[in-house]
Amino acid sequence: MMGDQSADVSRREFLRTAGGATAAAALASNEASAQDQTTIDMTDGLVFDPDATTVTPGTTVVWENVGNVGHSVTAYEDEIPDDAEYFASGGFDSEQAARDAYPDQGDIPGGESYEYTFEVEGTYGYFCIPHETAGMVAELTVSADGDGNGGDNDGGTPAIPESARLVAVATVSAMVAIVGLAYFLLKYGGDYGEE
Ligand SMILES: [Cu+2]
Repeated sequence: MMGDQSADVSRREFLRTAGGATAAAALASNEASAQDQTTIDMTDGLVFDPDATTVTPGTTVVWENVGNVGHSVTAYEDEIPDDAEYFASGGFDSEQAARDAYPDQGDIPGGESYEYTFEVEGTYGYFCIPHETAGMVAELTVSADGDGNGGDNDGGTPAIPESARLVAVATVSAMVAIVGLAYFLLKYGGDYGEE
């Protein structure tokens, strides 16, 4: 059979190329997820999850209200680095202003989020105004050595955004499916020419 050998070669070629692409895609999405954004959930259990996170300077932290109860993200004025700017949902420049205005301003309703980008290294203490007494307080560390995996993270889960992880999984799954389908077609679909 004349055609068989060249068909074999191109099949191998194709599989090798596709395999490489899969690895590259997995690598690329890994890199993207190590990028400068991390998400902290605010839940109806009245907690920040995780309640201790380490990020690198320049990271944008997104606090997402994943429940129905309203929360705030409010920095403790005396628990942030000296040269850091004060931050709070609602955009206040002091803790007292944030406390006074809640809940008219600074509330983050269910399904909404607040984000802030951290540049100054150090440790930041913050809390939720309505649930401070219920223990809804947390800590964020900004460190150039931070790997974004939250060494202090109670849950031990990496701080990779869920969406990035899902994209990575979906990408790899799609590549595997395509390679599998192509292999199947090449192996079993190309035989009509044979007598
Ligand atoms: Cu709260």
